[in-house]
Amino acid sequence: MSTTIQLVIGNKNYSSWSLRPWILLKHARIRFEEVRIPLFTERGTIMLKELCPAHQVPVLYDGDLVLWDSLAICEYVAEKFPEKRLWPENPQQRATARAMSAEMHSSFATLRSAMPMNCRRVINDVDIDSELQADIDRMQHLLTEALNRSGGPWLFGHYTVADAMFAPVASRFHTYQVKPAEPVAQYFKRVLGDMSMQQWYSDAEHEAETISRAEL
Ligand SMILES: N[C@@H](CCC(=O)N[C@@H](CS)C(=O)NCC(=O)O)C(=O)O
Repeated sequence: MSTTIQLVIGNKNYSSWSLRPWILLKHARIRFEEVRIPLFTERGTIMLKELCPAHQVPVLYDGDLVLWDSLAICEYVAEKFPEKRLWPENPQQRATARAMSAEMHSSFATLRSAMPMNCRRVINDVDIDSELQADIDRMQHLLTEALNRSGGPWLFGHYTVADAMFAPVASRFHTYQVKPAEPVAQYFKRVLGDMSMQQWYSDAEHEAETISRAEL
């Protein structure tokens, strides 16, 4: 008997790390149950302790397996469902997609803290200092290289883990009105117009909680 995968996530408005495996599963049309934790609430703190080994979201449950890291979850989903082709088939492209995903996971600290994900808002007056500009420039370069190499429409042609890892960046650029150059502008339009992303945004819109520390 196969079990249903469960994905524990945070508030859709704010939790960019939750969005990554969620959108990968949705895009690949893999059935899963969603458990949402309202972060920084009394109930949320209890749920984090109960359900999340590192007291952070996302966490994936699959039978006996508990996985507590967004990139590890994406890797596992790609391995469990090889027919979904969630990494590029070509070894060199696959290695590049992994390097990009790892860079997203471990770097861009300034971009992540100065432009936190906030799906419900549009903010025009973000202060772009030299550190933030350097992250924005690196992002533009990384995505441009991938899109020029593949010809699009996704970073490696078809949808892969790399697209899921960069999905929150499209949201951040939109919220803080940072305008990328082509071909990234067109790519972000595709990311935000995607049906799964629209569902995430609509759910975020209906969430009651506001997390003051994530509001600029
Ligand atoms: N390295 C982790 C980072 C997860 C993370 O920072 N999650 C945030 C939400 S986006 C969280 O759980 N914050 C709640 C807290 O720290 O109390 C991953 O990629 O899964």
